[in-house]
Amino acid sequence: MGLIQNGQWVDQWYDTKSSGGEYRRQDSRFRSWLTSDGQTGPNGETGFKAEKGRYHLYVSLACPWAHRTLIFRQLKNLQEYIDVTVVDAIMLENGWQFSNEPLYDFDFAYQLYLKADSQYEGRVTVPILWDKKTETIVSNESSEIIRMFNSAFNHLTGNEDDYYPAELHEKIDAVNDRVYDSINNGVYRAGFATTQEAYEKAFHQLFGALDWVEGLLTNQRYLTGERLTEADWRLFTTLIRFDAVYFGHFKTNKRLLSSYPAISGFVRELYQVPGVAGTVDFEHIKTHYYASHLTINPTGIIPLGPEQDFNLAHGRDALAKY
Ligand SMILES: N[C@@H](CCC(=O)N[C@@H](CS)C(=O)NCC(=O)O)C(=O)O
Repeated sequence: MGLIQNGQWVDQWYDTKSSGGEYRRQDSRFRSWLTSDGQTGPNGETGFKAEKGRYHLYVSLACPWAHRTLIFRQLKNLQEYIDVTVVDAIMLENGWQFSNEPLYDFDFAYQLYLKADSQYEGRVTVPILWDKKTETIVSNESSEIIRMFNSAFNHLTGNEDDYYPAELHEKIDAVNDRVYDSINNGVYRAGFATTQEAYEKAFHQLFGALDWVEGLLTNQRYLTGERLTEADWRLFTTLIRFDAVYFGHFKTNKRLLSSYPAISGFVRELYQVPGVAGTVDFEHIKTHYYASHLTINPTGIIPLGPEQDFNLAHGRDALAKY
């Protein structure tokens, strides 16, 4: 675990001293955009043209942010358009590591960052969307990669499914904001806190937000109403890891998610969407967190439980009638 400083990899755990024990996630630096014809993206950044075989996606199966991009690759039938490399489960002093890096035979993800920008400073994160043609990182921001996948290749794949429909932008953005801060990043803010106060703040915010989600999903099928959107997928990747990892490893243990009826049904329903179960690898997930974060779990022992079955009937069809 570490970061790039002055062109060199430096092994370093997160610095929480300057923020009162609070973990602060660094903003992603590569923010270009894939578009159908290469025009500038909605954030005003350089556009890259959607082409078959041109882009390569690096993910960790453990990482909830990378997981979103893998799910969108499935949902949008991009498997033949974008190849994927999965980093090793365990991430130690050299950061994300490869057993088999196909493009350059690199051993570590930081080498990709330095190849893209020799002046890059900061943490080396997944997902990484790589352009083979110009040999650079298009984006390392999952929330934007899923928006690109949602539409940039439609003309090639014929898949017009839209997880960010115009009429729901405002609703989706509002839900995303709360879910990101309190839940997606909230579990990390609890787990990586280095003061009791910072941990408790994240813990209360997280369980407040889970109660809010449980309320929403009791009365409607999805977070923004009756339509499955990116807001649901963004939440899903955190929820699916919750009982297996965050509850114990990140000490988010007020309640198991399996004790929330509506959330449980929701997670099982999304898990059962065709193509999704294949993106969920609990062995990888548990191995990564428990055996890589040795500051939190110094023995590196990986718990054997819990027993879970996301293939159980989810009971959401009954709700759909209302
Ligand atoms: N904002 C980024 C966050 C990605 C991220 O933080 N990924 C984690 C893994 S779950 C990572 O690579 N961490 C390495 C580090 O922080 O050094 C996104 O959503 O894509």
